[in-house]
Amino acid sequence: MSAMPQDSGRHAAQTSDSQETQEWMDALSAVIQVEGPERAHQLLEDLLEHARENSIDMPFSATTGYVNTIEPDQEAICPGNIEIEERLRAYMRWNAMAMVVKANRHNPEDGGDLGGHIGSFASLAHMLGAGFNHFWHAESENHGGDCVYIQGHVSPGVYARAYLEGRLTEEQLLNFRQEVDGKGLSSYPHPKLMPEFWQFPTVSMGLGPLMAIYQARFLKYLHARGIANTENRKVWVFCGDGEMDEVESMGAIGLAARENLDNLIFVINCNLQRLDGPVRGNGKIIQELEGEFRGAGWNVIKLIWGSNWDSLIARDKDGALRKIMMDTPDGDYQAFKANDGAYVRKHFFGRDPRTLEMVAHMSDNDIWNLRRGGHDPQKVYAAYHQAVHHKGQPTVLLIKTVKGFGMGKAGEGKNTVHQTKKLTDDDIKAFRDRFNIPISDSELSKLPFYKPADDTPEIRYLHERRKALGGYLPKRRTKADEQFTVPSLDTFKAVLEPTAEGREISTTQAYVRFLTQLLRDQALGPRIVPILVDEARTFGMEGLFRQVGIYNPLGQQYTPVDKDQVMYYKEDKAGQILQEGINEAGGMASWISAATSYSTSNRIMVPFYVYYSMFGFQRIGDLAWAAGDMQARGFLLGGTSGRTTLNGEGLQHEDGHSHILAGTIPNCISYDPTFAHEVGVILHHGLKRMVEKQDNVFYYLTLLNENYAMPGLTPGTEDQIIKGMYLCKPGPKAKAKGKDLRVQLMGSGTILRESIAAQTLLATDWGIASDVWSCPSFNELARDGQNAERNNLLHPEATPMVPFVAQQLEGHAGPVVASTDYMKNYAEQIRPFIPRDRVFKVLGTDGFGRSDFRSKLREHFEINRHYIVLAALKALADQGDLPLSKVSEAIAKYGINTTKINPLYA
Ligand SMILES: Cc1ncc(C[n+]2csc(CCOP(=O)(O)OP(=O)(O)O)c2C)c(N)n1
Ligand SMILES: [Mg+2]
Repeated sequence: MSAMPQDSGRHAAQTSDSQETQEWMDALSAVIQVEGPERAHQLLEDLLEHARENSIDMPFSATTGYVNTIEPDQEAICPGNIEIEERLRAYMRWNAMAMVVKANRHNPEDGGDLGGHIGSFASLAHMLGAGFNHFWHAESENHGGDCVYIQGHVSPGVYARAYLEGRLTEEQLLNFRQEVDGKGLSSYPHPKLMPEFWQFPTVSMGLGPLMAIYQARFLKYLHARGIANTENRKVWVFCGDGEMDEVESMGAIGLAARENLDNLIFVINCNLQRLDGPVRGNGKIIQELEGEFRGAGWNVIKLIWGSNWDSLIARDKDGALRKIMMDTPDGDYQAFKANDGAYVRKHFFGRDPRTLEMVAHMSDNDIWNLRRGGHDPQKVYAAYHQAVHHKGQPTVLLIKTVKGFGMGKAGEGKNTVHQTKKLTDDDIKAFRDRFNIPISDSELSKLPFYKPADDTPEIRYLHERRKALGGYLPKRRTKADEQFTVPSLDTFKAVLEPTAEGREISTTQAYVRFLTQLLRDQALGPRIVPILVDEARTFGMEGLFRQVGIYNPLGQQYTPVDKDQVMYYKEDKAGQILQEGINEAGGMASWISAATSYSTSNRIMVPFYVYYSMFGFQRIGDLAWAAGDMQARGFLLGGTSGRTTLNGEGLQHEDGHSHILAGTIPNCISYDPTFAHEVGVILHHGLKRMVEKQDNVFYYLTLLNENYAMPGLTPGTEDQIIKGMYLCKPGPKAKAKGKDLRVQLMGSGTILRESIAAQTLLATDWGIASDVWSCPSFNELARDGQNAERNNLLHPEATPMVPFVAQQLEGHAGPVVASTDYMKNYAEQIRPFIPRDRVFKVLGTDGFGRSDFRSKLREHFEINRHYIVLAALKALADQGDLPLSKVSEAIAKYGINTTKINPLYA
């Protein structure tokens, strides 16, 4: 594939016999005229094939000339009132600019500027306008609503429209970027902060395009499975040309083409600039993207030149203008817009006497007013029109614009425009004049917002357009209308009961059993979305392939190699599993679509996405944060977790920190369960909260691949499991209060089993009693404790709240030792909530993992039963209840190497 700009004039120049060339051209023109473009297309394909058969090397070129894809006579005509639209757009431009400039005039003593952007919306305004006025449907009776992902930093323009619509007040505009008191507007699209307005967080560049591709795919999935009619819904994605350099932006374009996502439209705002400077100063971003998208199988529509170029291009019989258009690098195009008409005449048209002649009749001003395609409402309409009617492929619109359009000297085309947020009085005056805003000179210094009266043609038009399209946008639904009842906990008794004598299972198996059971539920079963990233066999989930099928819009057109097996690899048009291949970012984007389906599609879906825990938060952390912003609801399952539990795989696989990362997301509730029944109770509770109550939380559970006997649920401990801590192995009752030596052992994941083993050693080797606590969530315990502390700080004279950890440990004497397969900081978080006067010791797995047997790794990371005993003895000694020599005795007894390197540095 060639993604490089092509020299359109080259062929003409190199043709030795121009008459022969002309004859071929005439013949083709005749075919186009008489038989139509499709026949001409076919003929050219046949010719190419013929050339290849005759050994003529014809490398594929994915790019076309540097001109509009749609010929002027093929343009659909905009049915709107372009004049009114332009006036409305001018007011929006003004209000968006004023909002940003005002926010940066407050200059509060404690913090300086609030920031904001003017130049990007200025560049995008026509493109948003066409969408809002003519294409984007809101959720309404006959339409599920289009999903529009808007470049995050153009939010002032979107607020400016909502203000004219009366959906936002002047007070809100005045509080742009001042959210703490609840009256303000978010800097960028944040559903968490404006839950009834923004749907899609896009400002972390690259996530929008990636999430949108999976959103479009998920809409097709919902339709194919008969869950929602999404046939007429589209996903529109606005991205910057600079943003396309993010690997996430283009990482999934192949999927979009492969699955024929013709409900997906990318609009790339090619203003040739990013934050620092040009996107491709020496090249052509539009040509580069054209090659990449077309090569991937997309329908590409380029909109480069506005209508007033049409006649010039029509007169360009010998290709001189097209050649200049192609030969001029983006850096020069940017400079043209930062200068004036005379400059463009000299440095663009002046490159060839023929083109200079073409514009001889035009004034410098006429030349300056030759618009780029993205600022021509008719052309933008026509491009959108073609995009929405295109079948069988996703469409990308590559639309050329000017960054800071209309900002004049204050920014237009300047390298600094991205961050321009303070305008001088002269700049503001020029802006007003440029867009004819009816604000008098005397008022200008106050920079008032402008809103025409409700009965003006403009405002009436604004409302009419949105009425015709089903309502206002953006608009976010906060809850689904439907309701489900989660099956009762005892439905899952297979995971709640003890394992049979001699049977051992892992928590991963418990999870799969739970999921299999849930899939059988008549109402909720079909709403479960199992998401895999080529690891089903790793987690023993291959049974699901046959049971519910793998979604594939093409079905299964081949005979699967394992057809004769019960669990064969079944792909199906209505399959339930989303198999993303080796693609954790895609898996997460898919999960987000399902997890927010209650909002975007008014359908509650429950995604279960299982992956290697190491390739979770640290790999796709920013998507997980966006999921929090989007109020996602669903389950993430970090499989084969634990620094020493996934033994053989080594440094890049052994996860000892995903819980620390999970804890950074406020609405992510995370658990590191040890036993099958804990998995069952937690998943069930999560379903109750997310499905029945529609709480905006999501769950992260780590699962283990270590097999052992499961003790079963002790009824009455369910709430404590959820809160993060329950007594699972009480020691012998104290004989005489205060006399017995006793310790409290806390643990999670499989390391809890080392604590249980330590309990025995402490009793048999040292005569020390201990109670063992299973702690499925140190994160939840920490949050509870911090909440209690905060409460007590703010209400010093009220009855103090007691952290749950302290409540549990009350009445269970002795120092406390907490051990996990995670970094020490995971359990360290609860230190402040351990009852006063108790020594607290934490064991964890800080340092790089490595491959070896579990026993070796646990020795290396100093978290096996011997180290737990050692920590317990030392804690008792620290409290003065035991001589320090006892600790040395234990070191000798268990053969602990005291000169070994600290695993953190090993
Ligand atoms: C992941 C990420 N990195 C950096 C930024 C900061 N940032 C915001 S806008 C911007 C430039 C955007 O340029 P472009 O995508 O071309 O959009 P334009 O404003 O030109 O339309 C940058 C670097 C961000 N928001 N997200
Ligand atoms: Mg840009």
